[in-house]
Amino acid sequence: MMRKYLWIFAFSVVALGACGKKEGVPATAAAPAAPAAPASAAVAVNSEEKVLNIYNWPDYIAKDMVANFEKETGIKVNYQTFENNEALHAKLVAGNTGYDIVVPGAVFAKPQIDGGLLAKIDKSKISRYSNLDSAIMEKLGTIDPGNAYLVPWAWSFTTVGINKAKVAKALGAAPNPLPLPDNAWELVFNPVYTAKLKSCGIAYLDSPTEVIPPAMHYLGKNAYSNDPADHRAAGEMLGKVRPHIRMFSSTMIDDLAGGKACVALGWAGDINIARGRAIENKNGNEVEALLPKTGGLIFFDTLAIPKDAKHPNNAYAFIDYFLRPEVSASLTNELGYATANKASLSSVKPEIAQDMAVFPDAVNLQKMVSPASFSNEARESMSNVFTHFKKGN
Ligand code: N2P
Repeated sequence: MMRKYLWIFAFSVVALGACGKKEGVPATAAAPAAPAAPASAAVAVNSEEKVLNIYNWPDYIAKDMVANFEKETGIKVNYQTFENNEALHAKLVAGNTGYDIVVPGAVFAKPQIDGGLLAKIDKSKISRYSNLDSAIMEKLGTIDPGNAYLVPWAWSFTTVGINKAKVAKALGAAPNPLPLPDNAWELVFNPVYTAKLKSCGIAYLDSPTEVIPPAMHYLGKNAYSNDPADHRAAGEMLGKVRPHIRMFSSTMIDDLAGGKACVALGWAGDINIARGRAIENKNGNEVEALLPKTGGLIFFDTLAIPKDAKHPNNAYAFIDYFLRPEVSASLTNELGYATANKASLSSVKPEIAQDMAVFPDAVNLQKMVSPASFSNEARESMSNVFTHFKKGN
């Protein structure tokens, strides 16, 4: 219990530190305390055909979430997945996606908002909007002023994940205590380590904007630098570890859990899923998301409604359903991604609430990098660097 309040406090502190604003719901993000509406309020006045098309990341929804929503509302959900922000962005830019809800990372949301690709959120259609954590909404407000377009789905951080015994073996060390480098980023970016870990398998995320920012951060640069010189510097550094990388994948959970990869540059949430899956499979693999000394990169993934969505009212019904405390909590409990639904924290299992790889403590949160946006030119420049890096030239 105590730990949860500490966490809320911690995030508020970080948000305040970053924005230098007073605590509390910022005027711009003000969600008027909505009157308690029945769960189906939005659906009752809804003449849309009973269909909802959702486009989300893989392994990013609790087991019964869709089925329960369908049962309650009679709305049929078509659920499809994409593997990185670039793929979603390209679809949105092309238009006519057919989707009613998409889940962009906040890092990509700004160009989508500026490009007129998303619809403004009508907060009057979300009875539980005030369940959202004002500290997190304030942080998100730096990308989406007034929280006009984005409703947070989950948050986590990009970091390094390991399979303890395999890493110990590859480093020629004892697993307990495992002598890890002072800064966990070394395991994926320093060729002295990657050369040794090559034998047990290094996995990288498969996207320029997932790999270049942590690489710039490791080099002591701004992780969200728009300067092509910084992207090139990251590319040069990455070139030295390229021969040691076994796979590029945004769905590496089973590789980590099953032992095909022993080190990952990945998302803490997915590494948490891998940890759970290895335990379930009783294969003896012990997976862990590390907290790098210089900090991980925080990300927020958000629910957004494309401008041309055909079933926006069904989208609102889903968002309102998702903001029920027990529904938001099920995502965090099952997947190890943190929720921004403050009202759901008391439904989060104590062992998850206390897990630093899900809800990092104040000390670690302070060290982490908050998301920002890239210019179109910067995304293109990073994409070029990444393509060369992957090809190994
Ligand atoms: C995938 C979750 C996506 C997190 N399981 C990164 N945006």
